[in-house]
Amino acid sequence: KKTSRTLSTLQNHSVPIAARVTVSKDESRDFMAVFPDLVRDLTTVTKSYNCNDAAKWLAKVLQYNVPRGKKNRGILTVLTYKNLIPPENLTPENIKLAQYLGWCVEMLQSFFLIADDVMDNSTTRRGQPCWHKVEGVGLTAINDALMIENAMYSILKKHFSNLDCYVALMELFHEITYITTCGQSLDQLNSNRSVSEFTMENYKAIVDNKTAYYSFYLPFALAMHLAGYKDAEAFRQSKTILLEMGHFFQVQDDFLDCFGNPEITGKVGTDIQDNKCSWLAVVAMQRANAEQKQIMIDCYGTEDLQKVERVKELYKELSLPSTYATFEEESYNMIKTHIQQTSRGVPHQTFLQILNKIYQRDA
Ligand code: GPP
Ligand code: MG
Ligand code: MG
Ligand code: MG
Repeated sequence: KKTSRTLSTLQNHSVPIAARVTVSKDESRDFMAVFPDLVRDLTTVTKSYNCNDAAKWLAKVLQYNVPRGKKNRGILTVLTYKNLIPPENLTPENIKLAQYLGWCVEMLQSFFLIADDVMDNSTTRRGQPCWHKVEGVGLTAINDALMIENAMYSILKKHFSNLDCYVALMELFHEITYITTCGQSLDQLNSNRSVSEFTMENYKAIVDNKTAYYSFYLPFALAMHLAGYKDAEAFRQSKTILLEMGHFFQVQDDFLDCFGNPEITGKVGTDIQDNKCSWLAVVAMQRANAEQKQIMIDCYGTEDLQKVERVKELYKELSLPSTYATFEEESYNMIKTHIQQTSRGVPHQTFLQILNKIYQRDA
């Protein structure tokens, strides 16, 4: 069958190709080296609209918000691409294209984060004040987020519109943005509910949509399109694994919101104050006795720091840090098994690389 031939070709290549690709400091440095070109491209476009001051402003917005994170999603796009294409196609031009695509993902992410920090009333991000908290920015951050989102499509057009995969790439960015906003909507709606109504089922719908699609499926699927993959089955199988990883990643994010070190995560948590349907709150409500449930009802979702502390104490009384450690290990093993069980063709080495990168993360 056609499908299995496409898949088995992939499988035959996956081990040797993956072996020559490593996540290194060089990878990150090479990726960073493209960023000034991107700012230059966008400055030129903005000036062509006769908006010179906006061009200068946008350059500032980009510098502050786009390149200062871990850049996992952007680098993942490049790594996946390198894993997927035959070695003879691994030209400097093609790598540069994959890097531009990676920066498009980073721009989308920065658009989400600027908006998310406004909605979550957060103060710090990536070790610096959230963009809307910067002097002279405030609610202009909303326009800046929109500018970054749409500047991303301008980059996509400039570098990819001559390729067959252009429409597929653009549709994917649109679809994943839509899914992410639906997830963010669920996140917001749940934060208006009582903690006693939180369920693991709702939690799954929130995190798959608000995080897993854009953080894991998007970079991978973009790389597949750029590498010329057309086989729907390969996309479907990859999606299943990548959404599991994305779910795992958001549980980690929720744990770190409460128990992480802000010096390392670069952000100060707000989930308890914001009444978020977080993994910790859901598990706490599952574990709590009547008295402990009442503490959650009284103390969750308020700015009162004593009450916030009381929730953190309760999480510890319920041994959530050790439950989390077990969950993390079990999820890791389960995802690893699922990777190994996927039928021939899904590039196992690439998935394992991604999984190992996020396992036991503290940032
Ligand atoms: C992570 O939630 C989800 C996002 C950043 C997606 C936002 C989507 C929009 C459409 C704005 P989070 O609030 O837990 O992230 P963090 O902990 O980084 O603030
Ligand atoms: Mg947030
Ligand atoms: Mg949020
Ligand atoms: Mg969070």
